[in-house]
Amino acid sequence: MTDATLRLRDFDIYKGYLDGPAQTALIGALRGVLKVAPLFSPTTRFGKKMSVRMTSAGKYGWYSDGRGYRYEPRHPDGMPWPPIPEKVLAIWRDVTGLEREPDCCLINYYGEGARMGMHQDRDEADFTWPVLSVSLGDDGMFRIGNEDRGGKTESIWLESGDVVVMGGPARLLHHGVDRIRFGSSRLLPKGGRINLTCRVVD
Ligand SMILES: O=C(O)CCC(=O)C(=O)O
Ligand SMILES: [Mn+2]
Repeated sequence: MTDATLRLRDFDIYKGYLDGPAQTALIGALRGVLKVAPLFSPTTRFGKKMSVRMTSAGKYGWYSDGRGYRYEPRHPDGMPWPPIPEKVLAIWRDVTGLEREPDCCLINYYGEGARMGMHQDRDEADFTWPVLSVSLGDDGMFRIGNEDRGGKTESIWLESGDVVVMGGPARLLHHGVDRIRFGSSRLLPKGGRINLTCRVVD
């Protein structure tokens, strides 16, 4: 296990957890997932198309449409989600130290102009399990708030290779991504930011 490099509002942040070669290898593993489970654009429960495109790996994938936010055992095209790549599970084990493996690895892709509004991750059954996030590609401005909506917030630029653990007192804090610095990284040939979040769902 490694120690967090900084703590922001109880979020543990591991700056530069993955070096360049490890980031490239992880992207290679994710390509296999994207091939069988292509990115799609979910709509919010208010019927608005999200600017972030998504897909998942694992037993469940996170899904959203007019019926609300939930986990589904299948991709919207009908096939089961592919398994979570071993390289992702290795990060989960090393950083969280948990035996229990995540049920879902949500893959978010932020193209130019994409953002994610402030929200809580609360579609899982048990909030004692942490959520682990891995950032790849372009820098993203990550904002952390409070358990209740609104109030003061703090922000940090997440860069390629950074890992964040939202657990314990931070598990239900609001968070979001205000914007990305499109083209700031050369990891993805067409630019953009990928964020992985591993979740225990059941
Ligand atoms: O992109 C990020 O850094 C955060 C993603 C997130 O909060 C989510 O998928 O629930
Ligand atoms: Mn979230």
